[in-house]
Amino acid sequence: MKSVCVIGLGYIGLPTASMLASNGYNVCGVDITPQIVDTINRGEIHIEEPGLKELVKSVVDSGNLRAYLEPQESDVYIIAVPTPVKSDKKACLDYVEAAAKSIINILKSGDLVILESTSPPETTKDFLIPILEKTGLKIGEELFVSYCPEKVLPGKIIYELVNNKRIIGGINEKSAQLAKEVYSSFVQGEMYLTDTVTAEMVKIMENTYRDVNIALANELAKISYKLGINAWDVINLANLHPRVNLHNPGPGVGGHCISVDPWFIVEKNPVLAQLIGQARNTNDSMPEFTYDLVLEQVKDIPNAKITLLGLTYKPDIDDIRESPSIEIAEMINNNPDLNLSIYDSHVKNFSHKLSNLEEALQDSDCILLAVNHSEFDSIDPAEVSKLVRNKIIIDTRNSLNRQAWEEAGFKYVLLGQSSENIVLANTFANV
Ligand code: SAJ
Repeated sequence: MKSVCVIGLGYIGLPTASMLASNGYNVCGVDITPQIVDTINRGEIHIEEPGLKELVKSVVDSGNLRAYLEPQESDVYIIAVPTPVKSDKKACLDYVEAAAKSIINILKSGDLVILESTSPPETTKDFLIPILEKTGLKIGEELFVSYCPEKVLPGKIIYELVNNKRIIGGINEKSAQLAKEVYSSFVQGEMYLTDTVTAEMVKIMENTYRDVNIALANELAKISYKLGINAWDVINLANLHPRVNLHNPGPGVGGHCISVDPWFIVEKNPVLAQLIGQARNTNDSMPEFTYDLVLEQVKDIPNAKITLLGLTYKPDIDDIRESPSIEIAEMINNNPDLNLSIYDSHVKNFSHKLSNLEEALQDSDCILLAVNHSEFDSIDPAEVSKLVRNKIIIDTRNSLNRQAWEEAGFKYVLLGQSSENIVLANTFANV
């Protein structure tokens, strides 16, 4: 049986390791966090993802997956570590570097190294390969190297790992073929072979495409607010056109992918990537726009209590990385005239106290729905109206039943639709 070592047991590494382990590979999973290693070796998981718990339990029980703190000698190495963006908006490749260095002494002739982490174009050839060359093995002849980006959507990872089409970028043809062989153990989607730089760029452009489109929707939301129209109506009507697919505005773009990856293009081409950089800035301005909406609604209420519903970066997951909700929570919290309560049943720990729903709504002056978790669909506005002090609800996702909230006496405010008097001091200060 061939062996695979997966370095980084996060949202991508752990499902990938488990999938390989349930499809005939002997898999060693590696993570630097002892609690993660212990949790997995007990057959349990440290992240929320539908179907993952059962999968991990079965492969740990069968003995095909075992987690370690250090890489173990294997035939294939998959690097799936984070590549965050630094404060100067440049990629941090420290984890990739550490992962590559950690296998130098165990790599042998015939091995394959696959980088899965989203990385700036040319990372594989200009950053990873120079580290791997220290093995003394001839790259492309004795040691094979590929870049194979993941494309899975958090919340649907298990399904998409199997069914998505995959891009396999090899440092040469043989490297790409070997990587394809590994993935074909569980991938049913078509696989396309290319070079590493193209594969790196494809991955980043997918997320950049989405980021730029969301920025367009967010710009529309602000303009609609100024014009006194409803951006969501504009979107629905424009999308009747057969070649138009406007995205949704919202309180900002979160997660470790879409809000990060476009910067990797800007980093490489700051002069050429004008639109991409501007889209990032537009999306990054949305938490403040949302905060402005709150300020406008409570300007006449002294010591207003704001109830923030949802902390994660999108619905029905537990991931709070880069979440715009956190930024909004900080702005509210830093305002001495406002009180903040937060409810999110998916999140266990946060720097601010997390309340239960009733506690969060008690004596509230303004409810801010930042994330459309499906559980919020079943909140009864009539029941909420008995708890709150002032009946104001701001829906940043166009996901609530407006009529039901208005019938319960609430003032319903929709992000992207102007209410009577435009104040929004920060957003429209120079407009
Ligand atoms: N968002 C909007 N408006 C929209 C769509 C999304 O404001 O119309 C916001 C969401 O609220 C969220 C953020 O964008 O804060 C990102 O959410 P998402 O569901 O669009 O994407 P991610 O970050 O969870 O996953 C993306 C996916 N990429 C694409 O759809 C092109 C996924 O397939 C990738 O594998 C993943 O990035 C990744 O790991 O790169």
